[in-house]
Amino acid sequence: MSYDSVREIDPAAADALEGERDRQENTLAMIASENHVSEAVLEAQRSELTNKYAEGYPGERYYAGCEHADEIEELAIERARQLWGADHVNVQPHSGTQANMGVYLAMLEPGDRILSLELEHGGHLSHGHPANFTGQTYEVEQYEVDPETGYLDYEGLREQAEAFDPDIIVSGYSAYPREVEFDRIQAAADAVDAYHLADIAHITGLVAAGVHQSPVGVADFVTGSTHKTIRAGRGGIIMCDEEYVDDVDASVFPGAQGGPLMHNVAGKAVGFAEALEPEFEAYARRVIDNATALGDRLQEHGFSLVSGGTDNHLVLVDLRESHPDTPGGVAEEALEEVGIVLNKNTVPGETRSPFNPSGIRAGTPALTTRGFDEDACRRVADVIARVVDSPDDDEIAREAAAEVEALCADYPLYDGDAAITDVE
Ligand code: DSN
Repeated sequence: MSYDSVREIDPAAADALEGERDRQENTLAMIASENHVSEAVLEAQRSELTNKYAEGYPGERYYAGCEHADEIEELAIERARQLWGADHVNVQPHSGTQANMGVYLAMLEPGDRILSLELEHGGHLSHGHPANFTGQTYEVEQYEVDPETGYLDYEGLREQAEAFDPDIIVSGYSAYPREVEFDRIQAAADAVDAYHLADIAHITGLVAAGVHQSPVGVADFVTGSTHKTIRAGRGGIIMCDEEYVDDVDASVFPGAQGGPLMHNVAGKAVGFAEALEPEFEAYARRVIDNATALGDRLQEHGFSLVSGGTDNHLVLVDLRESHPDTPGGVAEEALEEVGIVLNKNTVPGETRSPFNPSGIRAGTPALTTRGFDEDACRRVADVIARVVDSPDDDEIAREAAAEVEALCADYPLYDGDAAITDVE
């Protein structure tokens, strides 16, 4: 995609946009929540729908001229229903957090009780963190992963629910590398007559492809973001049973949002169409195989993984034993210098600050989109190990940067102008 028109009127913005395109092409995107959408999704997101106000829902808008907005939103809804098997899907939330907000506003009163996973154990800000509106509006108690195994402690969660008596239990996580047994969390919610919100933001694509168990039909509400493993236009979705439709839809609009971002809804529709193709299952499987290969190789290099491995698209590395003098922030910076872009992350039992925590989180959705296989992921693990072992060594950094450059050349993101997103 060229930025010639932008350049004509705004060279500074064109420089930034082209710079970002080059950055994505010439570095390895390993932030577990990121991906590369296809040219088709990009086209849809930059469409003229960005100009259109369409408050309301298909067939019931507050403005005229919404016939094509209706078509796009209906396509997105229908495809989402097919992908996840949901009764009802609201495709308007601007983000995963807005989707969660839609559920909380629909079902909770201020002061009601949320039971959710602690942020440093893999949870999310919008699940009740004190710095987020959820922590400020609701009474929040948090559960933790088992400190020995790094796995969710379902029995402990059930006991905690019985003691706390929450109105809603939140499952679904941002830095949890293991398969989530949504049915066991539902059992804990049933035991205390609480709602269950499963936030599958990270694993929407894995669930849609059937390579991770689905909470749809189990939990009362399922929320997600649409640009992570599912690789569609940027934003969020809410899925729920028919009985909650009116409350959920009203809480998204007019409760939490005004006009939907219809160009993003178009990106969702197109990305969902791609995910309905049979190749998407192969992509999702490869995301997991690649994360497993990455994690196994890191362990061979002496790194410690929270829970000892992964079942999904990410690994969470606890650097405290293997690299006691290298906090996550130092590792993140050294890796970014050589072209590997991942994020520092807290780990269960964190002993440092969230600004320079003890871990790093690495994901394979974006690498897999550009064609990486398990061997390529092992090459990446080798580079990560060399750099994190010696974060201040310029010679190692030069060699690592050359290896990243070679990997980017072996697995190009663009063929001419078009993003490559095929998995054979
Ligand atoms: N920022 C996302 C992540 O990286 O997990 C979650 O919203």
